[in-house]
Amino acid sequence: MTAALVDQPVEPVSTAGGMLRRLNLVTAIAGGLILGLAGWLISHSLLQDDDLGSDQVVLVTLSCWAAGFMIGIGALNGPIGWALGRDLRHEDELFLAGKDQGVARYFRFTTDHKVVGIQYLVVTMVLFAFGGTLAMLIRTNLISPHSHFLNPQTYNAIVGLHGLIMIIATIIMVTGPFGNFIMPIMIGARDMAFPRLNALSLWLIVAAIPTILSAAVLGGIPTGWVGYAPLADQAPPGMDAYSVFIIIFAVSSAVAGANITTTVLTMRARGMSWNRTPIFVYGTVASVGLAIPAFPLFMASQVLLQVDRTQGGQFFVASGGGSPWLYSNLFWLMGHPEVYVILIPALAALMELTPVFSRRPLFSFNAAVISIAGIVGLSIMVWAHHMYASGWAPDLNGPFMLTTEMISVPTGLLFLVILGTVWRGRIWTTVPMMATYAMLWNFIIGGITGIYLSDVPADYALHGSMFVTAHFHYTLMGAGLTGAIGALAYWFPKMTGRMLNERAGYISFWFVQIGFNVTFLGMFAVGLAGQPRRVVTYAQLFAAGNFVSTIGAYSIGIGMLVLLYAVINSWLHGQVAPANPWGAKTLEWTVPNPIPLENFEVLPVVTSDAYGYGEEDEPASGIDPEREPVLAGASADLGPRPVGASNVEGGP
Ligand code: HEM
Ligand SMILES: [Cu+2]
Repeated sequence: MTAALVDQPVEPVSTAGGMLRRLNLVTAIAGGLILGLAGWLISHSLLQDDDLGSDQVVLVTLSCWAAGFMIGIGALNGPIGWALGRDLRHEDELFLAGKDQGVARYFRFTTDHKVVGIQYLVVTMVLFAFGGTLAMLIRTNLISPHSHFLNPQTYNAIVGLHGLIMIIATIIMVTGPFGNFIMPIMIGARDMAFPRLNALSLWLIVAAIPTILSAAVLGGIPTGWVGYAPLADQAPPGMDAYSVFIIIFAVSSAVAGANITTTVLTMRARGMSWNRTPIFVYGTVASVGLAIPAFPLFMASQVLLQVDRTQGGQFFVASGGGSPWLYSNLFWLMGHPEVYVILIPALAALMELTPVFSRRPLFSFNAAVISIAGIVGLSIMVWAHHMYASGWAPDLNGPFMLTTEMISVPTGLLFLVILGTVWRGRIWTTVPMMATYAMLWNFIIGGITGIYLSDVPADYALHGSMFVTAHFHYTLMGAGLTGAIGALAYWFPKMTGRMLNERAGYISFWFVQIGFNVTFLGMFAVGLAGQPRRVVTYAQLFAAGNFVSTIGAYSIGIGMLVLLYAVINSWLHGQVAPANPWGAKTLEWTVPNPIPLENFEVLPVVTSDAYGYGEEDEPASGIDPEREPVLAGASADLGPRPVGASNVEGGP
């Protein structure tokens, strides 16, 4: 979206332009079903005698579904127009940006980064709801060794699906909603560098979700979320759904990554040099920067798996000259960097909000940047710590142990940055700030148990146990998801124009955090005692620990439901938020509510960093909507705000 949009006289946007302008989620689903059915009919009639037929038919059908969905949502409108030599007119751009379309723009291929951000938020919440429900089923089954709540095949399939859905949800939970909605305004831009690619990355994920859900009726994913070969070669057609899902997701994240990186490199406001660029921006770029090389590896592993499954290839089959270790290496070369794709933006969001509520500058901005760079650099050198016990390369266990333990150095530095910011601060305790405290507590436990697991001898004893499961829940959920919830509470006023219900926010916080620690400390205990993961039942010895864990999980469930209620209720009826309720200094808080379509009337000029807190005399606590902080460095018009409207110009 270029500045030119602002200067041109704005005509009401017509929906003229024929059928292509009427495409939306309904036409997308119709397109997907029609093309999917066509694909099934053709491939079924052509391949039904082939013994690999069923996998090939599933692969064709699901791919056709995705293609039909994308055509139906209008993702090809741009390329078709270009191929027909019809460039986008100003009016087309305004239409694509969703101008004057009200709620309907959220169900369309809309390019405005704020709309894409909200769409990502909703998709992430739907994925968490689904992954969380599966978690409740898992824990209910594990409440006692004799529950028989789920049969072994179903339990296996649910564990794999839970893990995969949760991993995908946590990957997009920060860079999706906040990287899209907030980050462009934070750097002083009118939109992302490639607005249509932005919408494409979102709708690819929406198209992919039904493919992974179909695995549930195609025999499930018996391999766990990792999709390990050679079991994956022999697994039911649910494995084909897994591959299609991963391949589409990998394309989506590559597109999103290229867009975010280009936006930050080329569209920062005048004067926003690197040492004036907010730390959240570094976290977002680091995350997508890791995803860009990592996910194509995951994609490659699935392409090879599909060659094995549908073309009789032997890439991962030892008896055919292939090697299952090839799969494990490809998977973990993605899998370990991917945990930092999840963690870094969540921690960066907390580093962004902690100075606001401590009224202190970020403690050593340079150390924060160095710690992020250090984690990124080391995270691509440790993948084989997941394979110590696999027999792949025992001689390399030592070096991988060393590189893995080295990650605790930049991570520790990151801790110091946050602790140093809070230290001697004038703390304003709010729901966002509580997330910082919870992250510090959970990540210490997750980090230290990670060091245990990085030690080869200890890992030989703990590999495959519930101790490992508890460890990565402490890091990905205890630190990652907690950070994302903190980011949501912090930027909620800017994204919705309403304040998040503080009381419900606190109630949710305590149910989730107490439940979380009960659940996974219990799982550390049974894991240390030897309970294996991915097994539908267990010995009586582990009964007490599992019972306690399940009760803890129910507390998490209650807390998350309270959060969901708080989000929906506040979005609809919450206290109207002033433009800058927290007295924060980054640029997104300089734009009025509702946010103009192009964000800024006049592009801001930045003359200092955004962490000059504590320099002026500020109220110690409570929202002061009438007080608008004087911004150090950025200049922008803070125009009056009409009461009751939602937060993006153009109505709810
Ligand atoms: C309500 C919160 C959650 C609960 C109670 C929960 C519970 C569990 C349990 C009990 C298992 C182990 C099952 C087994 O091995 O037999 C598991 C596996 C897993 N969970 Fe969660 N989980 C929760 C949230 C999350 C989140 C937020 C993530 C985000 C990354 C996540 C990722 C995973 C993964 C990757 C696995 C491994 C799946 C596999 O072995 O294939 N979980 N979860
Ligand atoms: Cu790892």
